[in-house]
Amino acid sequence: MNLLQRSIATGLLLASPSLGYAQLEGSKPDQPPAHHPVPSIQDTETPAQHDARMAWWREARFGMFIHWGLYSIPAGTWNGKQVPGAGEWIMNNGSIPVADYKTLAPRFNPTGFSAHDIVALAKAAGMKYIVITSKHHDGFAMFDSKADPFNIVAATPFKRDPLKELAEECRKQGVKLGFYYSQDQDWTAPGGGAYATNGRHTPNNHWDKAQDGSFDEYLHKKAIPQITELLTNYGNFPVVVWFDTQAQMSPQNAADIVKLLNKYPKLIWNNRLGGGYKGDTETPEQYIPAQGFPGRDWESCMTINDTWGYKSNDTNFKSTETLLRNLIDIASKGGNYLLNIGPDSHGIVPQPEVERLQAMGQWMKVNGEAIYGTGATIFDTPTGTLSATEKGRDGKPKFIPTWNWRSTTKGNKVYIEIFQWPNGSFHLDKTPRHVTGAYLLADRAHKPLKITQNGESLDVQLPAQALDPIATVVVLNTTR
Ligand code: H79
Repeated sequence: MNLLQRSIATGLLLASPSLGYAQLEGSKPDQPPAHHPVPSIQDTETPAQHDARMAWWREARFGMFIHWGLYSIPAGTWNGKQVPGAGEWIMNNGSIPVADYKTLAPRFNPTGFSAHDIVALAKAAGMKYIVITSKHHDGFAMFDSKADPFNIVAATPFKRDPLKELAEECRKQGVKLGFYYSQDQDWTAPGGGAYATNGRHTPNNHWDKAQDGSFDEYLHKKAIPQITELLTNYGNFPVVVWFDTQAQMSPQNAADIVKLLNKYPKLIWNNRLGGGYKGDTETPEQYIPAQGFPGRDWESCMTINDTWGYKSNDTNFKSTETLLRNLIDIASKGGNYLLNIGPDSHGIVPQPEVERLQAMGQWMKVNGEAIYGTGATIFDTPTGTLSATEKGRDGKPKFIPTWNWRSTTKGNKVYIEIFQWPNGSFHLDKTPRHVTGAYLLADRAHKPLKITQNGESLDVQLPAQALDPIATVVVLNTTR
């Protein structure tokens, strides 16, 4: 380590205003860009420190997202009309005035909420961490906040702090807990950000005069004090802060939040803070990137039906097969799967969601070794083709995945998760490693499967039937 790197690592740089960023950039061009007014942990830590900080998260591979708030009461319907879009967006999509939306709070009494049951459900599914909405874009805090009275303890008959209860249960049951916080959009606080919908294109996208005000004041009087509460009031949690929608975050505003985050050197936070900060994780929303994000940690967050926040009419639940194959697909590209549940206004998790998570857990109990702590596939076998006609979101030819099999890797073990059970044997044209043996993960006896390796090609003889119709895992023992 040279002197400059050491001074960054020890935080000396922060206390040394004379050392400018030009010098920093000049000496190490890939280090903090000049527009970071305050260096973040990612700017100052060594690669080894970064790996240590990310270790549990990389091991986990599977987490639970929880979107829960006042929007679970209207559940997609306002004044008898269904409001299109995600449940948690109802206030914005329905242009609901602030005062009207706020009348939901005294009606919110989710006595069916059980932190124990939700954490137990996450565990049963094989999920290693939970991220819950502490405040979504509607501005309602689902925790005990002294910074702003529009919160679940002060403004509802429920009066309990679900985050506190979840933190206790997570500690007891050995699950990690993170908090989602909408730092920019806030549709009920004066000055809070708002994205445009319904063709609104006023300078601030507001639909109610009550929303007008200073963004800087909102950020410094509500958001930053609340983030401080979240970071200090829940013991060793949160281990993740999940920011969202960064439209107005200037580098300086983001830096004011980074100052808080820097006090918790184990914290992991995503790439949605804004102000030019990259955070720790890429966050593809509702899709699985065809190639993952080489060189970056990443997490696909996805809904189990078509909404994040509970919507009574949304019964378009993905099948257990789709959900499990998504998890495997993501793991095979080196990412995490943050799968959402949306409890209703009583705090109850919809039964179809419970059933799917439990079914995933059954598979994970047998096959989790092929997911936890694994790395991306070692095969260059394409997992899909580029469409000749359709364009993807980036305007390039759309990637059409094929769903025959995926692969993950851990040390000398290579896992093949087979979706389409082949007749007789599993064949690979090119195997980058020497294979010394193979067995089925679901076979407790690990009875050796017959293998034939001819040059680079490999054949593994399989029983006639898949052990699991969704995915049966073949383990290859290899030497490198
Ligand atoms: O919390 C979930 C979403 O509510 C949140 N991120 C996940 C985790 C999210 N907020 N904003 N966005 C995602 C993207 C916003 C997209 C928009 Fe639109 C396009 C806003 C306005 C146009 C789609 C259509 C959503 C509202 C109308």
